[in-house]
Amino acid sequence: MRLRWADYFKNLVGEWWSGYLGGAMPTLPRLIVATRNPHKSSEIRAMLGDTWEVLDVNDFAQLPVIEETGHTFLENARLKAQGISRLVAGWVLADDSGLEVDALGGGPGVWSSSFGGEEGNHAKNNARLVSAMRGQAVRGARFRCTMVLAKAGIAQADFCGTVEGRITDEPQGEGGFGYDPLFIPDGYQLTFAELGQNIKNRLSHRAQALTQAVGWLAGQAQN
Ligand code: ITT
Repeated sequence: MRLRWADYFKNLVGEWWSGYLGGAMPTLPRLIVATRNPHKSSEIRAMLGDTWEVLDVNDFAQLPVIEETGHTFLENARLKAQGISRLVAGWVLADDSGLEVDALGGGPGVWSSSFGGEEGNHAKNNARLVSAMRGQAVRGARFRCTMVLAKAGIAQADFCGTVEGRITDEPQGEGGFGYDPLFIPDGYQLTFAELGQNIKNRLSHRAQALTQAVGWLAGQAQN
């Protein structure tokens, strides 16, 4: 989708302009998450509390879908961060993440989102994982997350997080998203979907990468 100049201008100036017109300047620094997955941005929003205003690409008019043509989490996170930060003002954070399963040779990995045959269909992804793991004695797995911070189309820094665990036989729990009902983190007996947001957001691959990213941003603000 081509971005019209009017949309480009609106994205760049955004709420700063409407806040100015209304006499109320925004007080929180703004972080734009280069994701179309609202679960990712809501986890990031919950983890940052009231320290950042967190938006994602769904909050902006007509931002294009960035093709994820990379073969690593870092390549895809860079593509998303750079692509979106060319079109919006301020700090852009991209998250590329996925599940690596030992019995599947580290798959689905970078292709976690489309493992079940349909991009972003978590039910199909989980059904395929359950059937691929049936009868498997080796249950080890990990979630990985790579985050990239970019500004004005240039990637500035990247951060990684990993959480080790194991895959259950059947989905358990209603919380979280994606593969959470099938993943038990090390040290626990319940899946991420059963443990709930507070515990997941203390342990997760995303939490680890985000802690480093906001630490790095705090350092930038002081320079
Ligand atoms: P964006 O590219 O728009 O950010 P996406 O969901 O397609 O959204 P990825 O390409 O990074 O993002 O794929 C991540 C997939 O990995 C995600 O769709 C889930 O299937 C899985 N995943 C990543 N983090 C997860 C988590 O915390 N819990 C459960 N599944 C997760």
